[in-house]
Amino acid sequence: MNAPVKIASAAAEAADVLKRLGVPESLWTGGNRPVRSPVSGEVMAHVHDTPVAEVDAAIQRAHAAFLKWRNVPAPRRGELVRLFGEELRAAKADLAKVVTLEAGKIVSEALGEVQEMIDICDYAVGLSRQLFGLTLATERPDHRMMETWHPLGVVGIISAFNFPVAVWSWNSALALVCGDPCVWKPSEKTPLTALATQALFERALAKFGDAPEGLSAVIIGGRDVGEALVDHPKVPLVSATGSTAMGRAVGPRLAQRFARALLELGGNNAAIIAPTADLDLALRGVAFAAMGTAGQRCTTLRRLFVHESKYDGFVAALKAAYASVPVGDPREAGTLVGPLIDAASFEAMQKALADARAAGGKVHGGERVDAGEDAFYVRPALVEMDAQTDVVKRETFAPILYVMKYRDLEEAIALQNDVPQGLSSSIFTNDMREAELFISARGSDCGIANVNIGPSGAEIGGAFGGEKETGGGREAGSDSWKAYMRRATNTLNYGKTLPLAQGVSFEIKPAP
Ligand code: UN1
Repeated sequence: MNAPVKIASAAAEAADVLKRLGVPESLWTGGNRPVRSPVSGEVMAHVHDTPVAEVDAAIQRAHAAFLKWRNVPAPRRGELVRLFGEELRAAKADLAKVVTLEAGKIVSEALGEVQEMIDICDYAVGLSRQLFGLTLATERPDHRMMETWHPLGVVGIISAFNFPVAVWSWNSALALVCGDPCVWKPSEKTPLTALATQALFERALAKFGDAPEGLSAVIIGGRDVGEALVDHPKVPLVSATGSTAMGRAVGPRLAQRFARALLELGGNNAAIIAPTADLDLALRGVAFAAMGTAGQRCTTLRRLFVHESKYDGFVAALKAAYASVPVGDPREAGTLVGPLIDAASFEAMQKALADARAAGGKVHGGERVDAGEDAFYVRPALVEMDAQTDVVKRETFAPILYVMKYRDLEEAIALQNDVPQGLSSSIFTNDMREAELFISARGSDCGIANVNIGPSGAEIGGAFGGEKETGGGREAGSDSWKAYMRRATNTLNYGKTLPLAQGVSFEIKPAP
């Protein structure tokens, strides 16, 4: 173990901030499910699992709300999201505090997460006046063909611990302006952030005035609660963020009943450091992407391919950054790496490091930092590998960066693509040909491909998501809103004859 760090209690702070945020005490005390803070390992609260019958009731209420909400003009629906954004602005520091206490994020990243919620609210407000359809050329005279986008129905949202509130907001802000109520199942590890967010949403609802009841609900629990949401016939879309294993369970169930699935699953993101890279910039990009959020982002940088001509110098600089990065209490100014979420995560990390060693990897860092028995702090690990072995191809949700050498760029791109996941990727280069190749059709196969920035930390304006085992869903910006609406193609005849498409003739004899 590394030198011990001292961690102040998190539980008392949690109670204070939840009260300040107006979360009724009955929701986070006296329940069956303990909520641990990864910061100190203490139990902060006991929340109540939602009985499966109550999941059905929440969905029925949401469906009843849908029947009304779909008639409210979209810009008016946007007004509710605008009001919610105002609540988020006012409570930014407090909600970020709950994120820190429950998910272990450092203060700046927790504030960033709430900022991401504010950003998507602003985006959705604008979008509420831009839900447009196309008018298309028709082959028939005196006809018009167009597309109309309609509200879809109740959206189920399953979110992960690592972005305990932002990912919900990417979905819900869009869903609400699109006319869809939301039922949210947060990670079992982070129910308090969900309850706090719901309390803020309720304030916005009160200011809005005449929204139907049941527009947003939080359901808490394990697999049975998730399944009740996924299997419910009144939920036409489920957006689920989490592991590939979770997606493999959720996807087929949705397919079984022909519901829509928006999946954001595992990533195994890579960066390439090319010979012309600005190495100072690359070092900062790599450090944030690989060590930020203690390696617990879907977009975390997990694989690095360094050109052989730059390998020794760049890896030496990286090692120094890894050796000196401050690990500790995420509430303290100066800390850059907070805790892992729990013991299982720590064990998965140690197992991956053992596998990497067995495969010939040279491990730097990765040791546990003593912060008491129930809190799991680690030094981020840098692992030099000769080849991309099985352990490198697997996503381990912890701060491990596998570093490999490359000679030829096409070969490096092939290696970067040779994993089951396809979320995010980047190249550091000042060679225009290399940059363009990387983002071309024969370049990165990921949903996100960046040049001279790391693979993590995307802003909400773009569509977020990835290919292959990442699940194929797209959330947040661009045209992601279309997933939350149903498209109707309308053909209108304003003529006096009935020409059939494709020149088909079907003349019935008029009655004599
Ligand atoms: C996630 O880890 O689930 O691009 C989402 C990023 C963040 C979102 C990550 N904006 O890193």
